[in-house]
Amino acid sequence: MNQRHAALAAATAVLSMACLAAAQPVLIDFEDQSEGPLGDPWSHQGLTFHDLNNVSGVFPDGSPFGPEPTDECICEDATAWYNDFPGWGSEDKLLTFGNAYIGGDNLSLGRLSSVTVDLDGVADSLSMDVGYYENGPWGGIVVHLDALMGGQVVASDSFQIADGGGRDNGAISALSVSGAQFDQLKIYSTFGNQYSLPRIIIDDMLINWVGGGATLAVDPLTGGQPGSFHVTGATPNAATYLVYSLAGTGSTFVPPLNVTLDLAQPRQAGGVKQTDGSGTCNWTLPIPMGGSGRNVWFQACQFENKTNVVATRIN
Ligand SMILES: [Ca+2]
Ligand SMILES: [Ca+2]
Ligand SMILES: [Ca+2]
Repeated sequence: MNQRHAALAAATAVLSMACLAAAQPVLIDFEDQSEGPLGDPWSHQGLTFHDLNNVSGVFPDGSPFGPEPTDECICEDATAWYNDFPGWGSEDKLLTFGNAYIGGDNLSLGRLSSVTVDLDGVADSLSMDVGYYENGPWGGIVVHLDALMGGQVVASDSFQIADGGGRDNGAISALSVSGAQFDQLKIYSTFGNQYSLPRIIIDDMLINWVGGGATLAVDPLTGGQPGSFHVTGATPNAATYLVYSLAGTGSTFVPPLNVTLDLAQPRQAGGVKQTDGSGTCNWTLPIPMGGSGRNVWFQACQFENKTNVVATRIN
């Protein structure tokens, strides 16, 4: 590496460190999705929606409902809704739930009793626009957003659906959680002390990721010489694995760790390490002489935790 390249690499490293240390608000507006069913579970931009509509409960008139195991997340082209509610969400795609949608500009507001959303990292605020039907058969239902950390609710928000009787009509609101760090969300509805099943649409989820998560750094590698690998900011006192790929980035689920690596055909490099009390561990591993000139991708992982991917070339 010549001097100019070295300086550029150093500047890039400093820049990416700065990005990691800063909060990173991300808008999830669903505009990149195609209209139609998305599945359950469904992963998108660091969020995994799962366990959709798997609870029983009651409608406000007292009639019961059960789990809907075939329901999915659904992307709706909803131009008609945006025309009715200017300023709500972002035209013309939104997220809803259930087993039906209407092709084109019109939409079906899908049913939502409960959905869990796992976060790939830790966030400290989230807001979202919510649309729904009010009055008619829906009055009195409460729509909730809970934020959880380690399975415990740390922040919550809710609103109650208007109960004016007569015919139902479209309405808009927003839900937000902040003031605590969380790694999971639950969006659900209740009537009294039971779950309920209103019609719900969601758009413009604005999530503020907390920076400084688990980070992998790899010193420049040279064939025939030891290479150094450093993990910081990981879960303290936990088993930590270094993995590599010669095939590049991808998506590989590792069941024992319940984590999805961002590598194709990953293999373990070196032995398992235990992070110290500050979430740090290091490897020094022999780099094969024959590896010179090869591109290699590295990532470290723990149970339900992973670092960034480092792509490098062996000198
Ligand atoms: Ca539509
Ligand atoms: Ca949108
Ligand atoms: Ca449209």
